[in-house]
Amino acid sequence: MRRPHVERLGRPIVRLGEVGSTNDVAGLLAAAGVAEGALVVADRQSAGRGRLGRPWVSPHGGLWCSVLLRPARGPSRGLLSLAVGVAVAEAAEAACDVRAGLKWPNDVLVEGRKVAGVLLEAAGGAVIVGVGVNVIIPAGALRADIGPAATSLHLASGRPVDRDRVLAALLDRLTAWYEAWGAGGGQVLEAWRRRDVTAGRRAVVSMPGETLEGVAEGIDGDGALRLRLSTGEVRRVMAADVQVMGHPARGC
Ligand code: BT5
Repeated sequence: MRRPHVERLGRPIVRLGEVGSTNDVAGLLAAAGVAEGALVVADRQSAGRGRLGRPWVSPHGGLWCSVLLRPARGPSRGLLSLAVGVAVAEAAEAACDVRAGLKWPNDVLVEGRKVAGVLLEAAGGAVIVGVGVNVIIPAGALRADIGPAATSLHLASGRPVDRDRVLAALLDRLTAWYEAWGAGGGQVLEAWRRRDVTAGRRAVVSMPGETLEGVAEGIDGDGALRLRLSTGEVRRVMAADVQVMGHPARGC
């Protein structure tokens, strides 16, 4: 999978205590002309965000980081986001004894609960890849601040997990999957489909001004979700929130 033209991501590193959002700091670095690969990592975020401006709870005990990419060319940004999801899932498994699944578009799940999220944003002429992983956040804090749909690597594996080990694995897998994305994205689609916990399940898909219900049929070649409606029509969904009915298969 490795091709020689992409340097290992993660240099230089900006390590911070508390910050609003690591994506904002990485965006400032991008605007200042900092090269591809720069990494911003913080102990806590006071204004961490998810997609559509939703809050991302980021207390001590998580890996909150952003990597600056300057992709010259490649398949769609949607596929790049899926590639990051695969990288995060692999990093979680490399760092501790869990099985990680992916829920479209970019939730990383362990035992049906969200352990990590991915947020790609354009800033300063670059793509900022934000990754949040719940590493060792205590169960009480997870439940109180985020709710029962979240878990942490510590909770899911039953063992202490080292944040820097997760970070090292993430940078390794991110470098590899960024290269795979640049090489055409076919491997990204395959890897993502192998981890798909949404396919074959009933799902409610919410988009601005429209909510659809149907059966998720996996992703197409552009990384769009295929949703079969009760009429038999298949809709391609590019950007939306997906709620899967029932519980995903055990193990992921
Ligand atoms: C995401 O958004 O899942 C993307 C999260 C990206 C966070 C990283 S941290 C480093 C970088 N800096 C940032 O400011 N952001 C990135 P979305 O799919 O919209 O999911 C958001 C939803 O996940 C929220 O509405 C909550 O329901 C839930 N949530 C919030 N915090 C969570 C957490 N720590 N763990 C699990 N779920 C959480």
